[in-house]
Amino acid sequence: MYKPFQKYLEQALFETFELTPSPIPLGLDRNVSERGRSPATIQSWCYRSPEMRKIRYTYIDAGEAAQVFNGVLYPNPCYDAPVLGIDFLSFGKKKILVVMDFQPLFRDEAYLAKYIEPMGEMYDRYGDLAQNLGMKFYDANQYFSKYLLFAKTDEATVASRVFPAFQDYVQSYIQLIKQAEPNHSPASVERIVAAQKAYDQYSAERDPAHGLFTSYFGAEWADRFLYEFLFEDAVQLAASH
Ligand code: BLA
Repeated sequence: MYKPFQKYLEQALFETFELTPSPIPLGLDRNVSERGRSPATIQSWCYRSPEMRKIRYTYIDAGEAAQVFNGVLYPNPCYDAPVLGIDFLSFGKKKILVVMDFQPLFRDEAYLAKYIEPMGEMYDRYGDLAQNLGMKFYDANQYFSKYLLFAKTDEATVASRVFPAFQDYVQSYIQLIKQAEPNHSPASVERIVAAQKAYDQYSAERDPAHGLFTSYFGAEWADRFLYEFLFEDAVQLAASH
């Protein structure tokens, strides 16, 4: 269902950046579960480039039971730009949730004016995908912008509306990175490294997918996937799950 999204993202990234594959820890790049009614495959990809410290995305294909496309793009810490967050889910073809955002690393006015305000025009084109749904797992005021796309929708709308919005957000994010001014001062780099690490910590501790990973692939694999790949800069607290 979201394979065209993945193809589009890959093509855009390969056209723009000089990508080098980043290693994925042993056994986490791919897994197959026979536990459910239909087999579930999870596969992940990871790259880096001079502009991007980490680009990772994952596809879960469990046939009609589940289709998931999830990804995070982290800029090189010489850039304070937001991370690009993508989370497209479909369960049983009925429960379809799409989330996409330029996720701010800082919340001060100057930062929001620089990186978030310019998203407004684009956001306005997709008002139907900005549904102001309440968040159960996350805090909308942390690491989300006011211009996030967040919608419960259906398969037809995914093709007709979500795909163009996705393309627009991806292109706009790539432009943002291409135009970003690097700051190589150690103090600035360290501040951004810390902010990206805090993002990983926050995300790992709240990830709503842990249960899904556990049910398909077991708790041990789920923990490793979360802390060694998805949010590898987070530290796992004892008995966090
Ligand atoms: C919600 N994301 C969810 C849910 C699942 C996932 C199962 C809960 C759906 C529900 O029952 O309501 C799935 N999350 C995943 C998967 C991965 C993952 C499969 O990390 C990893 C492969 N989530 C992100 C990113 C964003 C994001 C990068 O991982 C940013 C755009 C957003 N996901 C996001 C939001 C919700 C969500 C905002 C709703 C959560 C809430 O209600 O608090």
